[in-house]
Amino acid sequence: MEYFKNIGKIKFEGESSNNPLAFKYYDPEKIVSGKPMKEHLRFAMSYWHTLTGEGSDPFGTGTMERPWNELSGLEKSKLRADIGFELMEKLGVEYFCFHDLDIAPEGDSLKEKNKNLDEMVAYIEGLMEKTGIKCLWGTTNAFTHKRFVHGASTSPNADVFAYAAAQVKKAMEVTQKLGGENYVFWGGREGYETLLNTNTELELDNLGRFLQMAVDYKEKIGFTGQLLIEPKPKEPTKHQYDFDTSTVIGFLRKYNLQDHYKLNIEANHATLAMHTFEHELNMARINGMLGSIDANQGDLLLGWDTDQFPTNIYDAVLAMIEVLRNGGIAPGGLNFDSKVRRGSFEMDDLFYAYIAGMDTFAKGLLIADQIVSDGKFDKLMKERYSSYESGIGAKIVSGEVGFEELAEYAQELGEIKNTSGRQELLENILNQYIYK
Ligand code: XLS
Ligand code: NI
Ligand code: NI
Repeated sequence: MEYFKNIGKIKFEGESSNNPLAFKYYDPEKIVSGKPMKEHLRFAMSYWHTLTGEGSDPFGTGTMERPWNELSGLEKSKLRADIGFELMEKLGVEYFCFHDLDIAPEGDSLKEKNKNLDEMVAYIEGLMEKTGIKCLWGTTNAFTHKRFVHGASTSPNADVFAYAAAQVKKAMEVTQKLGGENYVFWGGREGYETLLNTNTELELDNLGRFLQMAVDYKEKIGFTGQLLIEPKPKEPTKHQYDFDTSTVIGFLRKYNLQDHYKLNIEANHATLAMHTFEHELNMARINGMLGSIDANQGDLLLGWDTDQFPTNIYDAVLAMIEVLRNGGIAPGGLNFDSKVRRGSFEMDDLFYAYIAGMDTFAKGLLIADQIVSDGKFDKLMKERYSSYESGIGAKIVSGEVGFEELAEYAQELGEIKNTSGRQELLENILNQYIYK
């Protein structure tokens, strides 16, 4: 069955095209710095925002006009899967990401839920085989159901901890079965509202224990995917434990998990933490922990996770510079953890949304590649830090001097001379690359 009868495969038509159903920049096989564009970008569809989101908000019900709206149970899940794979195939999106709950109905018990999952996994395997589409990552939804009201692995209720473990166990098995290249932990409700009722020390220790159990189980079943943690500073709880990249890295080191986990950085979560997207990518990269990306963008005027499709070229360029400097993002990828606006409720809107996001990152990659290969910024950066290459700076870096030697040296200094940071000059240069 073909659902989008009037939309064929989306093709690359180049900058001069006015066809809204064509790529202007995303040319999957084009070689950029030694490999095809699609291998740099590794685009993925988020199953939840694309197929299960209904467009509801705290003031109104769902608006999305979806052909599965009238269906229920496994029938609904199957139609979603069929249409999701058609959408990916036509867009040339080669990966998908999912929560267990996205692909199969919950059922009345854990047993039934797992049975539904098995049936849907077999069904999706068939679609994967037919289309060649792969699984970038899987995860579990341990935040929607009311049992997770006080958290999952950080719940004060040990039964909830156990239930969450059962869910992750199954979701990891399912991800392995689907050949998933990563497994993601986003904190969900792992956080708190008030210290008046919260033992943060026990909750964090439990989160550490939980993530260690995940490592142990991964090794036991021989799952080879990369484990990822996705930071987010707030929403749904006031204080999310996985606040931002640096917090997560500190946490991983405290619980000796740093060799087993990397980070999945989401643009909108970065800005909610009052960081730029590129700051978070950079912090993960310099610590050797940049694993994958949730590509989206927030709204400067709204203080929550609006998860919009990314269209900001500056953000895309600065993000792709980090990806290139990281030597690529594989086995991670660029998952569009993005949703169409509530007012964009027709099925075709999904195409326009993905095309916008893919073109933005394709153009971002092209510009970032020029910037990195020209090396202009590198050269200026090297000059800026050149005082560490000889003299006292070189001695600081090599560990040859301490406070006493430095104090002696400083005493002999006349007035210290600094040089300009030249931020505006650099911004002009960046603009030149972007405007071209
Ligand atoms: C929510 C998160 C979520 C994760 C997967 O804000 O971005 O969608 O990516 O659980
Ligand atoms: Ni996300
Ligand atoms: Ni998010």
